[in-house]
Amino acid sequence: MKQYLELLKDVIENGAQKGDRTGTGTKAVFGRQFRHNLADGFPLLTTKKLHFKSIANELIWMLNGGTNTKWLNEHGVTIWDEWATEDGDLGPIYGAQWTAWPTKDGGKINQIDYMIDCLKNNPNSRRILFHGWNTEYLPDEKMSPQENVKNGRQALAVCHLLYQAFVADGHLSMQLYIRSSDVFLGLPYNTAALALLTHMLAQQCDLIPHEIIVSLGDTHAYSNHMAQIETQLQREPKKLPQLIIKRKPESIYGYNFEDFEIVNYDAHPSIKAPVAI
Ligand code: UFP
Repeated sequence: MKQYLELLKDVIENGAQKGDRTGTGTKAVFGRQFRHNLADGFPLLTTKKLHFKSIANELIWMLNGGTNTKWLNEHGVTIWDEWATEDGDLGPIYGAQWTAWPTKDGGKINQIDYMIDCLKNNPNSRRILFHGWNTEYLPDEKMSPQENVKNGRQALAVCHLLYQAFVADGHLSMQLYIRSSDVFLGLPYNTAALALLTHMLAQQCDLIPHEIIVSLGDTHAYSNHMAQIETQLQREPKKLPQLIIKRKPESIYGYNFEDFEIVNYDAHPSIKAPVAI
């Protein structure tokens, strides 16, 4: 995706030097947006190889309310390990807010059920969205992720927080707001997950997947990712792969990684980079 490389360049050239919670230091710009038509291919980065298995399993885990790394680890995904307690607990992060938003009378709201119901029965609604930013459970920035979890808070404050759907002429588009985006490590994952979610929702609701739009708040490159970003900027993007969904599960909760196949994924080699915790 050319737009992604342009965004990297924008952050490097125009970013203000900023300190950050992790003590690493970043270059950051504020408020950026890009869009991609899914008919042009599946937006899995080609300028470095991405681990699609982690992306798909993390999304399946979140949709099913997962907030513990045990299930992820059993499915070969380790991306959340640094934030988890010894028991694998991450506190009430994405999965909890998406599927079990707590109510004042002790109940739970499944925002994913609401989303599916709206897409099927009220697709003209301007309220088809789900939101992860539940302020009651935000972590204290001065505490470690594990201390926060022990205090009933999230290990990491939700980053990709607001997903909104738009349906017109039987086509489904999705927009995601990311309040804080690590452009080298986080953004390629978040973009591919949004695209995968759009395909899954479209399949479940008999719609045609159309556009994804990613809107970014604090858009940053960590100071220890600069060499990796330079490498990536020197690479020529290749043709995007396609996603095949081999089966239609009974519900949005029924997908397995094996249901997905990424075909024609020709990418430059992966690039390692330290993650800021
Ligand atoms: N981050 C992402 N995408 C994610 C995720 C985290 O880019 O899906 F979970 C990055 C953004 C930021 C850090 O660099 O993790 C979160 O730190 P903070 O809460 O201080 O914004």
